[in-house]
Amino acid sequence: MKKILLVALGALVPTLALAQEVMLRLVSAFPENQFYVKRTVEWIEKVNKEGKGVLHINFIGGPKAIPTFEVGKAVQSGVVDLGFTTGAFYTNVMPEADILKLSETSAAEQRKNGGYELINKIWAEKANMRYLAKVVEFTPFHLYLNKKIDKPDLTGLKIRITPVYRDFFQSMGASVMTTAPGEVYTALERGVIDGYGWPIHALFDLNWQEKTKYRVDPGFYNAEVSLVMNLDKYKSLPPKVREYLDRQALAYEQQNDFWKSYNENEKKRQAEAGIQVITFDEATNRAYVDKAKEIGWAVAIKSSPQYGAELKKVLAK
Ligand code: 173
Repeated sequence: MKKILLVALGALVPTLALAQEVMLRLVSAFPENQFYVKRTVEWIEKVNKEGKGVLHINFIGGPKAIPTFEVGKAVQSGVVDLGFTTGAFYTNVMPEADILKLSETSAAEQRKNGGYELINKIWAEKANMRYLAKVVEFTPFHLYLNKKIDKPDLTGLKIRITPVYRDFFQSMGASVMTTAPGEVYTALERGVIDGYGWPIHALFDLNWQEKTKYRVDPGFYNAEVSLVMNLDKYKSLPPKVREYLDRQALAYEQQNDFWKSYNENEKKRQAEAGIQVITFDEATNRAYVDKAKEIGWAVAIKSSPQYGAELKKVLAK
C-alpha cells in the first residue's frame, strides 16, 4: 500500500510542477528566416531553460501562422499571448503604434524619463497590450532604389512601404504600395516596385541584396521592434512569473548596443554586395532628414491629438 502510494506520488509531483509552469504563445510578425527572429528564438530558449517550472514560451512561428499586419490584433484580442513586431505593423490597432519610430531617446532613457510608463499607459488603454521591451533600436531606416536619382524626388517611382515611410516618401512624389517584408523579394523580382523602405540591416536575411542597386543616405528615424503582450494575460500572471518575464525582457532590451556594431557591419556587407550609395550635398541631406522628422511628428500629432504631443516630450531630443 505504502509502495503504491509512493509510486502514485512520484507520478504526481512532476505533473504538479508542470501545472504551475505558465505557458505563453508567441508569434513573430517578421519572417522566421530573419535574423531578428532567430535572435528572439535564442532568447526564448534561454527564458525557457532558466525558467523551468516558472515560464515556458512557445514559439508558434512567423507570418505563416499569423499574417504580419494581423499580429497586433491577435495580441490585442488574446488569440496569442505575445507578439514580436513593430509599431508600423499594428496601426490597425491604434495610430500611436507607429510613433515609436520617431524615438531619439533610447529605450534605456525612456525607462528613466517616464517614456516607458507613458507607452504602457497608451498601449494598455488603446491596444490592450503590455509593452514588455524594445529589442531593436539604434537602427536607421533607408530608402533603397533600383533607379538612380540625383535629388530627393521620387516622382514616377513606385516604392514599397509600411506606415513608417508613407508620408515621407509621398512628400517626395512617390507612389507607394504597402507590403509585408515577406512579399518584397517577389515584388522586386517582378519589377512591380522601383524601391523600398527598410532598415540599414537585414537585407541579406531575405536576399534582397540580389535585387537592390542603390541605398540612399542618410538614413532617418529609428527602427523599433519589440515584444508586446496581451494585457489581460499579463495581469493574470502570478507575480513570480510576471517578475521573471519582465526581468528577462529587460535583459534582452539591455543588449541593444549590439545593433550599433551589427549595423556598421551590415553597411560593409552591402558595399561588398555591390549596393551603391546615393547621397546629396550636405544641405540637401540635412533637409531630407529634417523633413522626415517634421512630417513624422506632424502626422503623429494629427493622428493622435490625445497622445502625439505627450509622446514627443519623451521620445524627441
Ligand atoms: O519596412 C518595414 O517592414 C518596417 O516597417 C520595419 C520596421 C522595423 C523594423 C524592420 C522593418
